[in-house]
Amino acid sequence: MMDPYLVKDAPLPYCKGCGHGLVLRAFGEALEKLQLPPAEVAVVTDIGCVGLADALFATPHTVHTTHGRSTAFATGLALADSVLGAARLKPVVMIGDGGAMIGINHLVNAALLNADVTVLVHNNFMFGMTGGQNSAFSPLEFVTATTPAGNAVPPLDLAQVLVASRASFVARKITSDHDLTDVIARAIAHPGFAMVEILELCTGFATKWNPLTGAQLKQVAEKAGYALGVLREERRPTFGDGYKERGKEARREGNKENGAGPRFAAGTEVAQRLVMAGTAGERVQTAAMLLGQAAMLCGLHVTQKNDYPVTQGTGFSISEVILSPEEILFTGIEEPDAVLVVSADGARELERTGMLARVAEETLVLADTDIHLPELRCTIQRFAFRSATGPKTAALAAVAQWLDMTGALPMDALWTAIEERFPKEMESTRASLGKILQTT
Ligand SMILES: Cc1ncc(C[n+]2csc(CCOP(=O)(O)OP(=O)(O)O)c2C)c(N)n1
Ligand code: SF4
Repeated sequence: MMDPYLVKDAPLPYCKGCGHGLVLRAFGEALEKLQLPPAEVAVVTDIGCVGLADALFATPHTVHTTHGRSTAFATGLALADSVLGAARLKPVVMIGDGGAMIGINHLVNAALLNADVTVLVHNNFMFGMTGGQNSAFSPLEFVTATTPAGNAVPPLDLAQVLVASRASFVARKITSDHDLTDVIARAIAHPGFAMVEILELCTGFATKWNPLTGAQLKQVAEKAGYALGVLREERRPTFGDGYKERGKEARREGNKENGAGPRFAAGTEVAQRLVMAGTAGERVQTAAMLLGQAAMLCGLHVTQKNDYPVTQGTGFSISEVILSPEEILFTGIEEPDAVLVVSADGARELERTGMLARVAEETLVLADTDIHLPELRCTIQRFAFRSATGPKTAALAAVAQWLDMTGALPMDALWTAIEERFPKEMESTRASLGKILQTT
C-alpha cells in the first residue's frame, strides 16, 4: 500500500469554507485514484492562498514558484522530463485566477506546446491573499476591494482562450460538482496540456461583499456565458513526442557513429557527489560540464547545478555535480564526497553557505595551494592548480586530479569529453593538465 499523497488530517491553512480546500481534497482523491508513483508527480504552486498547499502534500514533489509563473516552471519540468528523461513526470499546477491572469501567456504557450502539464485554476473571482482585489475573472457587477461599486468590466473566458490556444484538454467545473475528482483525474491522466478551471468561493472576501453561495456558482457561470463541463478532450502529440520523433533519425546516425551504449567503463559503483568552487569567468561550470559528459560516456546518470552571483562575471562560481550508476532522484548535496576549491571566492562562498561544515571525515577536499580554508573534519590536500595550469584551467585540473586519485572514471573518458566539446583546445589543455598530474 502506497503512502497517501496528502498529509492525513492536516489542518487547512485557508479561511473556513474557502473553495481551495475542496479543490485540494478532490485533487488528493484524484491522485489516490490514479495511483501514480509520488516521485512522478510534481505539484507546482503559485503565489496566493492557493500556494499555501505545499506543506499539505506528504509524498509528491512540491515546487513553490513566483506569481503567475507556476505554469512556466511546470512546462520546464515537463519538457525536460519528456526530452531528457523517461517522460513519466506529471507536473500539476495549482494557481489562482489572479496568477492565471498575470501569467496567462504561460498557459497559452503550454497549451500550444501541448506540454504534459495539468493546470488547476482556482477561480474565486478575485485576488484572495492580498485582500480581495478585482481580477480579469471577476464577474460583471462583482464587488471587490478595488471595485466597491461593482465591477464594470466583463470577465475573461479562460477556457475559450485555451481552446483557441489548441489546448488538448479543457474543462470548467464547480467545487460542488460530484465528478470534480474524476475530471481532475482525467486531466492528469491526459497525455498533454490539460486545464481545469474550478469556480469556487472566497469566503474571506467574495461572499462578504456579494450575495453569493456555493449553490449560486452555476448562475455566475451562466451570467458570464461560461460553458461548464469537459469542453475539449482530444489527442495530439505532446511536445516531447514530437521532439523525440524528429530526433530519432539524428540519434540513429549518432549511435552508428559512436556505437550505442557506454563507451568507457566507470570505475565507481556508487554515487559520487562533488562540489566545485572557484571564481566566475574561470570556467568552473565548464569543467563540471566536462566531468558530467565524461561520466555520461561511461553510462552514468549525471546532474549539475550551478550557482553564481547575478552579476555573472564577478565573485564566486559553484557547480554541484552528482555522478551515479542509479537514477538520481534528489539533486541536492547534503554531505559531499569531494570538494574541489580553486579560488578564494569559491572558498568564501562554500564557508558562507555552510557546505564546508558538512564535509565528513572521508570527504576528499582538494584545494589550491594558497587558499585559506577553515579547520575541517577531513584533511585538506593541496595542489598548485592555479599556478601550474592558469586560473581558467584550474577547475579542470582539479577534476583531473580527483579522477586520478579516485579512478571514479577512466581518464580517457575525460580526454574524449574535452576533445568532443573543445577540439581546438585539446592539445593545450592536455599539456596543461599534464603539468598538475605529473606533480603528484
Ligand atoms: C509579481 C507579484 N505581484 C503581486 C504579488 C502580491 N500578491 C501576493 S498574493 C496575491 C494575490 C493572489 O491571488 P490569486 O492568484 O487569485 O490567489 P488566491 O490568493 O486567491 O488563492 C498577490 C497579488 C506578488 N507576490 N508577486
Ligand atoms: S482569503 Fe479567500 S482565498 Fe484566501 S484562504 Fe480566505 S477564503 Fe480562501
